[in-house]
Amino acid sequence: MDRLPIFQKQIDQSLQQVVIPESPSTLYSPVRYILSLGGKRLRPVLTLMTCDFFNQDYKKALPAAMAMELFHNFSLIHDDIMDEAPLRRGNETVHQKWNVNTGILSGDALLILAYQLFEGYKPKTFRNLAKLFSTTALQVCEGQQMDMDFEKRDDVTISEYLKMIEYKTAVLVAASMKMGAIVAKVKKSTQEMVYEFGRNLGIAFQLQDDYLDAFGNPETFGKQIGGDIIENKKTYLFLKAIEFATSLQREEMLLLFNSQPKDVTSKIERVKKLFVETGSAQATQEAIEDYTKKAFKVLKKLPVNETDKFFLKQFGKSLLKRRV
Ligand code: GRG
Repeated sequence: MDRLPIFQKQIDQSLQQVVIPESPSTLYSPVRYILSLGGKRLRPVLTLMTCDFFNQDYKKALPAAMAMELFHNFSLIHDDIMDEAPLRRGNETVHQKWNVNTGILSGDALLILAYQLFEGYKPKTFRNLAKLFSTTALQVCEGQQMDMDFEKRDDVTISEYLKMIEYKTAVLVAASMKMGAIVAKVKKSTQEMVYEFGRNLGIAFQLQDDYLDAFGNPETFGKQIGGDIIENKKTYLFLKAIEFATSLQREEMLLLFNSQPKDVTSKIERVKKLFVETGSAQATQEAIEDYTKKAFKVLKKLPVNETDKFFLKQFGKSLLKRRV
């Protein structure tokens, strides 16, 4: 039952049909630009797929799916501003192409456009979707703030880090799936199971993102390799490296993570080497595997047919093998 290409095609078509005003073009051209850069469309695919699994017409979930993709793109624009990132999806970031203020405002417009998409649902479904959307958006905000706070701290624990990535990334993946279940009107306990599957998959996905930031293929990753290292971000790779390091390695790591050299190439190479030598690269791969397994354990209990379960499992596996 490989409906993935159908969902992807439908998402691209529907994104083009989202009503984005023409004027002022200085506000809406960046909106069109970021949406035109593509991306994996993971979140809307999950919304449609979940609705479909419960034998409901996936087209009913399209507005909710679009809302999640719009929200995701809004968060990317603002995230890139905060990170001063030059590249997104292999292209110039919005603030780089226009300017920071344009990025802030067109991001805000995207967030509101996302919200508006729920207006077409009947009151009860609208309420459930809007409630989930608001809770999730606030958690994403909290996750982002935690991430920024961690930059100034030297005592971040692994469990704090996992909470941060759960909020910054995983809840949006989980909510995207739950929205499909809400539209399909399945019972609450099933909705929660779907959410739990997405949450675990989302954590694995962010850990993979951290891993690829250091070890991804520069030609396909779409972002600057080593961005987190340049910014001295305390990712899972860093925290595990510190945990496993010998005192000499720890000293070197801390020195590197307190430096801001003009030429970043040698810093990136040295840190990557330490990630491998301390065993943190391996530990990160294992954590990705663990969270994927947790997701698949939840999947076992889901009341969907075995073929669909198998398909969802394959999809999850392919995501976590991604190199982009
Ligand atoms: C919610 C009000 C409010 C503010 C947002 C800026 C911000 C606060 C949060 C940033 C959250 C963020 C960008 C997390 C990163 C998540 C992540 C792994 C992004 C990459 O997702 P992919 O790989 O990207 O799915 P593509 O390009 O494929 O869509």
